[in-house]
Amino acid sequence: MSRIAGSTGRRDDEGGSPGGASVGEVPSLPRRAAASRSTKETAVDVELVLDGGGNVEVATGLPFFDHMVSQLGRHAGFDLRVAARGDLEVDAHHTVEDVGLVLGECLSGALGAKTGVRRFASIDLPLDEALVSVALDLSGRPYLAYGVDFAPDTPGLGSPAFDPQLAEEFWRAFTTTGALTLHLRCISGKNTHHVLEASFKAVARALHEAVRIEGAGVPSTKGVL
Ligand SMILES: [Mn+2]
Repeated sequence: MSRIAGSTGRRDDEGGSPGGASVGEVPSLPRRAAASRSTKETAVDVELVLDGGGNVEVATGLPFFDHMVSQLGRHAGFDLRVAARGDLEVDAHHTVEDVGLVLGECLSGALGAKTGVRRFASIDLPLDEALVSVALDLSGRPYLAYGVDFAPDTPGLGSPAFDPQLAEEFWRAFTTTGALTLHLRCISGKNTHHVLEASFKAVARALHEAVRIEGAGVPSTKGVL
C-alpha cells in the first residue's frame, strides 16, 4: 500500500534501518526520504529533506491544510513536497490523515538510525493572542498528547473546508508512523486560524531542533531508538 525510499535507496528488507544509516554509522547528508501511499480513498506522495532550506511545495486540494503543512516544512527548515488527491467529496478526513501517515513515514525514513541527533526539543510559540506549547522526543515510540480543544461547531477554514478537529487526526497519524512522542497544548488563544498555525509552527521549530545532529552515536542508553 505504501512504499518508502531513504537516502541510501536501501529497502527495509535489505537490512539496516529503513532508508537510513545503520546504528553507529554516520548519516550521509542531506538526510532525505520519499514515500507514497495509494488507497481507494487517497493518493499521497511526499518527498522530505531534513537538511534542507525551507523550500516547500504542498498541494492537497485543501488550501488551509496546504497553508499549515507549508508552515511545518518552512519553519522546520526542511525541503518538503507534498502532493495529495483525496476523496474530498466525502470530507477532508482521509486526505488529512493519510498526508500525516506518509509525512511521518518520511520523517522516520530520513532519520534512519538517528545517529547523533539531538532527539528532544520543546518550545512555547506565540502567534498574536495564541500561545502553543510543544515538547517532542524522537523516541521511536508513537505517542500523542493533544490539548487543543475546539468547540464541535467551530466553522471549518478555507474551501473545501478544513475542520479544525482534523488537526488532531493529522498529528496522531504523523506520530504513529514518525514514531515520536509529541505533546502539544494550547496555553491560550481565541482565533482558530492562529491556534492551528501556532501549533504547526511550534512542532516545526521543535522538529528543527530535535533532528539536528550534535554528536556521535545514538542518544539512548538502549543504544537504539
Ligand atoms: Mn496563516
